[in-house]
Amino acid sequence: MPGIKGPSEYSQEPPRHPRLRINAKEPFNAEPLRSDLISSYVTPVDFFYKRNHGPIPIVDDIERYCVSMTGLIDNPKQLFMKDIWNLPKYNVTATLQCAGNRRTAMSNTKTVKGVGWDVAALGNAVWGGAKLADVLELVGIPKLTSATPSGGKHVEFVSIDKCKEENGGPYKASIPLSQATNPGADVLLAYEMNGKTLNRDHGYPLRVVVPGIIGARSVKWLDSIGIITEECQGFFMQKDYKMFPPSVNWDNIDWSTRKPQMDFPVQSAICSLEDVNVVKNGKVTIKGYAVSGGGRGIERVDISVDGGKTWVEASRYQKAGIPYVAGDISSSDKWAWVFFEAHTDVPKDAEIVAKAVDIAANVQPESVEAIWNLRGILNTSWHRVHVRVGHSNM
Ligand SMILES: Nc1nc2c(c(=O)[nH]1)N[C@H]1C(S)=C(S)[C@@H](COP(=O)(O)O)O[C@H]1N2
Ligand SMILES: [Mo]
Repeated sequence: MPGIKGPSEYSQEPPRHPRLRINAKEPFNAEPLRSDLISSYVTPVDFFYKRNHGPIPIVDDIERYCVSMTGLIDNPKQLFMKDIWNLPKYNVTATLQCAGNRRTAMSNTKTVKGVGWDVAALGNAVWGGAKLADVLELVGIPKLTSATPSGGKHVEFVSIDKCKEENGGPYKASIPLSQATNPGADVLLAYEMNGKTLNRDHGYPLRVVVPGIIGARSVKWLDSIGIITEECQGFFMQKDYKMFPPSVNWDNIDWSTRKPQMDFPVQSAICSLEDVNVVKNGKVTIKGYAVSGGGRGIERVDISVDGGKTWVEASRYQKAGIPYVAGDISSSDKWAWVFFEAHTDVPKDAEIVAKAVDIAANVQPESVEAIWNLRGILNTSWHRVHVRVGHSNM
């Protein structure tokens, strides 16, 4: 289609902030520095991690751009941007996290396959757009439907981009119809990020945002939405983004034995310090983020300065001046991370640890070895950093 392109090479990539840490160039995968990540509760678009599996599409004829509604529906339809803009607009603050966040640290214990990430393959944005539940009503699927009379149980999102894992085909993923048609699940077709038109890197002109689950299901550059019986059979649902036990290796893997990963477990990381630091006088500020999947709030963040023998509780906050209460929708953004902060004295060389607990009392696992998996996803083990106390005559 003229004016709408999914290029197969990288000559027309958008400009990016020079301070991003580039983990892979083509496709472009980058994350902000730890200190940039925690400089703001709402992540500036420039510092929002960029996770791609192919070249960035170009849509320069917005009038012509449309999303095809296909599959098990009575009246297949083309939705133009004006149809989407005409629906009620919602702003949802949600943290998107790549399942590969903290993969480098998992790979350090035993090699895993995949792009390496430090602790910043996530970001928190205010996504503006239409609710998918409202869009599906336009094609005759009522709210809170888990199966259509014709047997539709999943909603598949297909992109414009071209990925080598799909043999040059588009990125795709699906979510259950029950989630897609539940207005309370806040699944959006977003055209804005932080109050501005979505940019190319993040899915212009239209992307899916599924709060509370791994980022891989929030398909960018939407081309079509299909109502289907089984979950999407694409590479990124069936041959990737599944969590295997530590016993599975590349010789004995059977992809069909596991379900595609959806929900996200509880996670946290210290961002005010690098892995190894020299500090003066033994005073440190320990600051970072904590987030859990499924809209489960953060109940607590524990900090240790002795490698996990003793703990203190960090303070938690989302918005300045409003005390954060996990699970309370009037004082907290349900789908968003919280920042935590603690100030301590570190008398000598120390291992500082953070672990978060969500409102379901799920706790991060202590060791990365216990959750090691060959694709290196969901490294949510206790985050550890090391400080050495430097002396004034150094
Ligand atoms: N079309 C398309 N959508 C996609 C991807 C992609 O490569 N192509 N990557 C997915 C993955 S793995 C993640 S973590 C998020 C990243 O979104 P972001 O780049 O806006 O941070 O987009 C998801 N949606
Ligand atoms: Mo991802």
